[in-house]
Amino acid sequence: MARRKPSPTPAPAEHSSGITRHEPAAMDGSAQDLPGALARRARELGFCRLGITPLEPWPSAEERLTAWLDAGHGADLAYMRQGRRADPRALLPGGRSLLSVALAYSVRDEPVPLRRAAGDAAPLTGSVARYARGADYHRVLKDKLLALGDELATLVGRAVLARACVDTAPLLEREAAARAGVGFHAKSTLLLVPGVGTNVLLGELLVDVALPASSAVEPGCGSCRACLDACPTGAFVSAHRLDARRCISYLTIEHEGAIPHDLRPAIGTRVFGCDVCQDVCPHNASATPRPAALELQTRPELGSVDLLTLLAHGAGDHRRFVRRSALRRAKRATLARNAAVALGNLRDARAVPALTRALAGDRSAVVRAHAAWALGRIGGGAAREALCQAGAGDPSAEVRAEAERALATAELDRAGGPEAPAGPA
Ligand code: B12
Ligand code: SF4
Ligand code: SF4
Repeated sequence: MARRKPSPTPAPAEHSSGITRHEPAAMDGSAQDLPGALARRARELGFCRLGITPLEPWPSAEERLTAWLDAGHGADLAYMRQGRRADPRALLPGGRSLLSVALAYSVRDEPVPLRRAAGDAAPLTGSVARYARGADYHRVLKDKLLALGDELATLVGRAVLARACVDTAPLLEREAAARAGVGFHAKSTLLLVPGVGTNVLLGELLVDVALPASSAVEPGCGSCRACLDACPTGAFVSAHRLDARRCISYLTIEHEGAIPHDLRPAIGTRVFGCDVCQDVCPHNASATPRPAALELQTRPELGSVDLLTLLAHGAGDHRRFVRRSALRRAKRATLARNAAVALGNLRDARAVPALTRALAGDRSAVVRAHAAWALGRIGGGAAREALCQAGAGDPSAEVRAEAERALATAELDRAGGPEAPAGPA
């Protein structure tokens, strides 16, 4: 059993299973409208919705999940096969209800300009998906959920056993949210909260208290299919069905190996996640502007990322860069690989020296291979030289093959391809 940090109110005791025991602050337990009182506390905590559903199995969701996995659409996400994601009962023995909450994150387009000296050309920058531009949402939501557990204990006037989940347990969180009436399953597969949109993160508090269930929300996509058509990599198999293997979010965050060649150009300059299917959604455009949770507002250094710096990150730089943010999910080599892809897509010759250094010296073969690809996309004499020298002599067969392929690309054969400027980038 571990103790949480001291706080003004006694913190709930947390077991290694993630189950917490919440003591009532007062013993009146006289609340008449429990859902109403919980919803008020949820709003105070910054959640834009709270809904309740009984803790019971969801057979129809189980079927859809199995069909998705069997079709290979779950890529190599091994954790998606673990546990019983459509049966929350296993997560809290004796549990009776599931509280589902949505927390909005910042949707203002606020790429923060990187500092540069007057007269310098625009820096080469990449983008991070909006949900990851603030503090790590796992911690933020979990703290708020635990506060909700404290409130429930006080409202019912007895100790409450609870388990807070935010991507941390085998659970279909969107299914939970849809059943709890927080929103509906949109065609983009995202959970859409009416009046708020899809730019929300989800969390759940499973509790050993039987609470009245909330009503479900009617689906509201109608005949729209904007998200399905706008996806840069064609990741939607159909409405409500995503092939994770093609999704930029999967490719840039979860997938650690080589990115399929045909998908690299469509990634553009996205180095962590993707927002396209949300940006085109009319529900997001028409949603009443609401302040994002304070903690999820954009951190200046994550609004716009310098690609040359990201490509060159060592282990220490990486640790500092991802600290206390959802970017922790991606490894150093994954982000450096993504920076190489973004630089290849920008096709700016200023990146050639940095890509040459990555090709010659990065300790990850995946990064070296993608640096070779990027040099091929940029082309020109300096890129060709790097590919011939470092690429052809690389100890990894994968990198040598990538360098050969890059040398053979039409871009390199273009007469008068861009030349890299002399000196460091
Ligand atoms: C694996 C995963 C991914 C994978 C796979 C995504 C996917 N669509 O399944 C990848 C890496 C690609 C990914 C990407 C993103 N993710 Co993600 N991801 C998850 C995770 C861990 C599991 C999702 C899952 O269970 N997939 C399995 C499939 C089968 O589920 P499903 O597509 O939702 O299908 C269900 C319903 O749609 C429904 N259904 C299916 N067919 C039909 C048909 C009809 C007619 C109907 C009505 C319903 C229906 O039944 C299914 C079972 O419930 C959850 C956290 C969690 N534990 O739940 C976060 C989660 C879904 N991700 C989240 C986020 C923020 C994202 C991104 C926006 C991040 C980004 N900006 O880059 C993108 C969005 C891409 C997208 N369009 O989904 C949030 C979503 C919040 C929201 N508003 O929905 C979650 C909930 C995390 C959180 N705690 O907030 N993610
Ligand atoms: S996150 Fe991007 S790549 Fe993934 S489904 Fe949405 S639009 Fe397509
Ligand atoms: S873009 Fe259209 S189809 Fe896609 S989620 Fe939004 S309303 Fe639904």
